[in-house]
Amino acid sequence: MTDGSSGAEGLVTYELRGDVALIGLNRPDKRNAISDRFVQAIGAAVTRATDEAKAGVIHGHGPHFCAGLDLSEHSEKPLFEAVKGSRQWHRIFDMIERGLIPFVSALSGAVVGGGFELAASTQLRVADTSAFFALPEGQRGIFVGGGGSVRVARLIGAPRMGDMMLTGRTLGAEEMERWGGVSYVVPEGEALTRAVEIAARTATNAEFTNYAILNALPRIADMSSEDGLFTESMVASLATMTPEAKQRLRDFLEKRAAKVQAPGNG
Ligand code: 1HE
Repeated sequence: MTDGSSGAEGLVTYELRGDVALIGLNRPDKRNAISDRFVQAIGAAVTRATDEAKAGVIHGHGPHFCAGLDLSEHSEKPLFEAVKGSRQWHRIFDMIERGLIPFVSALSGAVVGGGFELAASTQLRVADTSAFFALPEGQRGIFVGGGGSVRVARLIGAPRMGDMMLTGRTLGAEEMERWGGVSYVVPEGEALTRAVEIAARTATNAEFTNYAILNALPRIADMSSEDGLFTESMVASLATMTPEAKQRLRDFLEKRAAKVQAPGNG
């Protein structure tokens, strides 16, 4: 099902392809720069995807994924409005990072500022070779406000994030993969197709396990080792008790389930 204008003023496209919801940033004339209405439209699409799909893909229409915060809107904001705006990004990106279904981002062209923050809230990032990454907040006189100081710092490390913000340097897809900010690099033009394939694969997992991956892993990463190990035991035991796990374990033992494949075979 395709719905070309589910977001405010068609800012976001929405398509359900099997179990995967495709959410398209649709403001290519402004390089998909994110205004307040735009981030709300992303939130509405994420909510819909969570209701209807087992996995989601976030991609950009046009050659660029996203040029970050809409700077024209930001320059006029009073202090408290800016705080509320940032907190709105946090709420919506948190629905992506720690929601009910996994999200994969398909990255090409600019993945800049808030665009990188959005990508960092997805569980997996598929970048084609046209993708480039930058955090030009230093040059703009602002700061990351879409969760980047937590999520981008976790992915690539705070020192590297500080380097990007201080120097304004731009990294290509392969360099960003080496830094840990990208999960897969694919040839130019193939990011969306590959992201949908990967999302469809995650959609075949047990739903509770996906939920635990999204919600337990980042929390455990914030805990002490002792608390993390205890929490892991609780989550692991809960997962094993779900009817889905019991069925899947029986399927394996009775030779009905697929085996793990060596690299290159699956
Ligand atoms: C924008 C924005 C934007 C483009 N806000 N309008 N982000 C940045 O600092 C990135 C700023 N953008 C760029 O550096 C370039 O636009 C790109 C490298 C992304 C693309 O370049 P190009 O040559 O393809 O496009 P363009 O001609 O620069 O832009 C086309 C139009 O989009 C133009 O408007 P027009 O009316 O002249 O056609 C641009 O002004 C407009 N545009 N990017 C508003 N970002 C939650 S805190 C997050 C903090 C941040 O995100 S900081 C990073 C902000």
